[in-house]
Amino acid sequence: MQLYIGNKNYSSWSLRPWVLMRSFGLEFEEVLVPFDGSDNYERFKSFSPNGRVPCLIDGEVVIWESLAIIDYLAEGCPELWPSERLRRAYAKSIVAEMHAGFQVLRADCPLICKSKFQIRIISSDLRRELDRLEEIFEQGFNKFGGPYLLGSTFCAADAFYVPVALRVLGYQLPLSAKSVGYCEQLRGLPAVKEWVQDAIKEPWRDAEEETAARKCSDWQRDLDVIN
Ligand SMILES: N[C@@H](CCC(=O)N[C@@H](CS)C(=O)NCC(=O)O)C(=O)O
Repeated sequence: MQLYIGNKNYSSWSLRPWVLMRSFGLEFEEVLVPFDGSDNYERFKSFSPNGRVPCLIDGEVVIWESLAIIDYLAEGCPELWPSERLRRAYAKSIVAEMHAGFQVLRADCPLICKSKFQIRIISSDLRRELDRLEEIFEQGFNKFGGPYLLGSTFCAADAFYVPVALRVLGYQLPLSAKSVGYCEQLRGLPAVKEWVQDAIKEPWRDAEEETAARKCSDWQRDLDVIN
């Protein structure tokens, strides 16, 4: 199986299946195709039908869209989702919500794994999304007991919230201590550390993402090693 991904420093969508596959020991070959600062569509289109990453190729099977990739992987590895119906329903709902929503958080706090920012402007729309995020975390912990969103084990839903956890920590977003603790726990996972460490080593910078990151936040520093 080959997993096509973008730059680890920026590609939040690639991060989700990559971290999940690594964490569950699913073997794959990583094919990193860097963003080149302009329109990547034609280059990405040569391997991915929608011209985007991630894209998983398993023999003759091509799967794009992170959610579809996770569902495909779960056919061979059902443990990616909780086995119990109630938990699985919650997991799939919050994954679908993350896949379709949180647009303001994405736009105002683009993922830049290697940089640390301090958020300066929190619009009412961003506040609403942060409140919703907090609610998702709290309900998960209260219903299923933590320390992960669906209980005692890491699953696809947690993998889907890794990029947002890196944003919470990277931009120092104001969430409760418990939510920040969960984000730190995700950042401490071996697969996430490996991803961030690789991101730190990448030579590429994307001017558009860097500018977007400074719209509502002050840049503080770049990381040399994962902390
Ligand atoms: N909904 C898609 C989103 C994929 C996506 O937008 N990927 C970004 C990279 S994180 C991309 O390929 N962008 C193309 C570009 O920047 O030209 C998914 O869940 O996989």
